[in-house]
Amino acid sequence: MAAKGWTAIVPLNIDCDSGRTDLLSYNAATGRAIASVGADPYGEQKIVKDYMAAPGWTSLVPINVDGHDAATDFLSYASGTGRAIVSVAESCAFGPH
Ligand SMILES: [Ca+2]
Ligand SMILES: [Ca+2]
Repeated sequence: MAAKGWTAIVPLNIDCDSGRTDLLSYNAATGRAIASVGADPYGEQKIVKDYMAAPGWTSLVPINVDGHDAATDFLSYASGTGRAIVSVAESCAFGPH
């Protein structure tokens, strides 16, 4: 069982390893977001951040805008308001680098 209510579960790379996919889970109603990294055993996700983001995003699109690193950046879009933001991962903060 995972938590209820996620409206988006987005594959991304936050630890900048070359292998396992990490995840961002997001609840648009509450704004709660959890970042997790792929771990052993296969399929396991280790939560590295649990925080409150802005509610209401209808699309969270993983992109790479800086081209400097493998850390996934984001386009966030709210269809109700038309608001869109592009955010850049500061670093491979959760990885060994
Ligand atoms: Ca990874
Ligand atoms: Ca990047």
